[in-house]
Order: sequence, then structure tokens, then C-alpha cells
Amino acid sequence: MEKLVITACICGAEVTKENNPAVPYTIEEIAKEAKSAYDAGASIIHLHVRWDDGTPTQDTGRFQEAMDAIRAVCPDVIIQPSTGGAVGMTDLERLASINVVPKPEYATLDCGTCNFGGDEVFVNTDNTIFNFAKIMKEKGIKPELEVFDKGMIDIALKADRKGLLVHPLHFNFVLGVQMTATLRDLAFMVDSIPCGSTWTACGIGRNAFEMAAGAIIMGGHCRIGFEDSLYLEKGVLAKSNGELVEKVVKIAKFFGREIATPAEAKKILNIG
Ligand code: KMH
Ligand code: ZN
Repeated sequence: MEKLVITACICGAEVTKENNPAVPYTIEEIAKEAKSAYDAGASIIHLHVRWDDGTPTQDTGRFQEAMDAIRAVCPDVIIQPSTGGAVGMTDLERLASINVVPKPEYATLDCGTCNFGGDEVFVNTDNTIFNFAKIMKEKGIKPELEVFDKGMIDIALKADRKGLLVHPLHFNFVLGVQMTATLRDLAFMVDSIPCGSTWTACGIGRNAFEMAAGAIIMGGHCRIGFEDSLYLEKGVLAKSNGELVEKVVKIAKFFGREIATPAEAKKILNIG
């Protein structure tokens, strides 16, 4: 089987230090968490940034600072800025994360509207999705297609029929938010994407390691980190993103999958 690409979602926009004191806010904390994940085997950093008080922001300058600081400690890591931002941000605000220099090779593209618990709704209309896809294509940024349910795969394929995406497509199945996260769900999602596409899976909360194991066995790739899971196991908070990545690496080794370097990840996922 192909080597395993591990994406570390080190920060997120929703989790806080009250949930886990190791969630990074400052630039120094973000760079430290990125390095811990990279040293443990992550080749991609999925990046959200915060102001020092923990407020999520898509500010270009803050992303620039964070990306420069991450590159200073992990020079070859692939950095994937989020264009999802936090619930309630405008499209213009969300797109500011990709205006950094050099231009990112990779960024997220959320492919539908999603219930985020309580009254929170993460809004992505068709026009938002098509507009983000068009801008990323014009800038030469590979989108990771974030799909929280099967309907979002269908919306991504609508964008593809409009010529807004470049093949091969890469999907990230985010399971356990809007859709449940069972191995049956994962198999259904894998079965629903075009042949030749690549994919990553992540399970939110207690589903994190089951989805990682499923992806490892089924030939996909894994995403893990504080954005998705704060715990190493039931009742045990992870002390760093590196600890979470280490656990995925252990599962991968158990099943005989080697870990991709950033250079290998670029080839496997056709980035750049
Ligand atoms: N924070 C969520 C509202 C992404 O990074 O593209 C959106 C999100 C998806 O995390
Ligand atoms: Zn994210």
C-alpha cells in the first residue's frame, strides 16, 4: 500500500484552552505544536490561527506570521491554510488566509452547509463553494475538498462539472459532525468519490482513532489533531499534537503502512 500521509490539524477555531490547556493560540505556541506534529510524522499542517486571547481570525498578517514561524522550525512541511475559518465569518474574511506569500500550494474548500451543534451553522452556499473553487483554481492552489456528508461529495462533483476543479480530486471525509462516524459510513464515502481520487479521513472526538485505523486499512490517509480530538484515550487529554500523531503512526506501523515525508506526500496527493 502507498505510504500514509498524516495531516495534523493543530489548532482549529472552536476548541479552547479550557477544553485542553495545550491548544495553541500564540504564534510561538502554534509553531511549537506544528513542530511536535511534524517530528512525530505529520507531513501536512492544517492551519487555523488565533489572536493571543484565543479568538479565531483569518487575518492575512496573522497567517503570514504563523506560516513563517512554522517554516522556521519545519522547513519542508506542507501548510494547508483553512478557508473555513470559524462559524459566522464572511466569505471575504475566510478567503484572507490564502493571501499570504509565497502563495499556499494547498488549502481547504468546504463543500456544503453543516450543523455545528446547538444553534451553530457553518454556511457554505453553492455560490460560496463555486467562488472559492474558482479563486483557488486561478491562484493554482490545490483544494482539499472538505465533505461532512455524502451530499457534499455531490456538490463538489457539481463544481467539478463546472470545470472549477483540477484532477485528481482530493477529499477529506470529516465524520462525526453532521454524519455519524462508523466504518460503514467511511466505506460508503470512499465508494462515492470518483475513481482515481485520493482521500483522507478524520473522526471528530471519540471517533478519531477508529476513523484513523479505518483509513489506514482502507488505503486512505489520516487527519488528527486538537481541532478534531483533544484526548489520547478516554479521560486522558493529549499533551501535544505530537502525541496524537504518534498514536496514529503506531496504528499505521501495526498494519504495515509506512509514513510519507512531505516530499512524498506532495507526490501522493498531487500537490504543487
Ligand atoms: N471551523 C469550521 C467552521 C476548514 O478548516 O476548512 C470550519 C473548518 C473547516 O474547520
Ligand atoms: Zn479546519
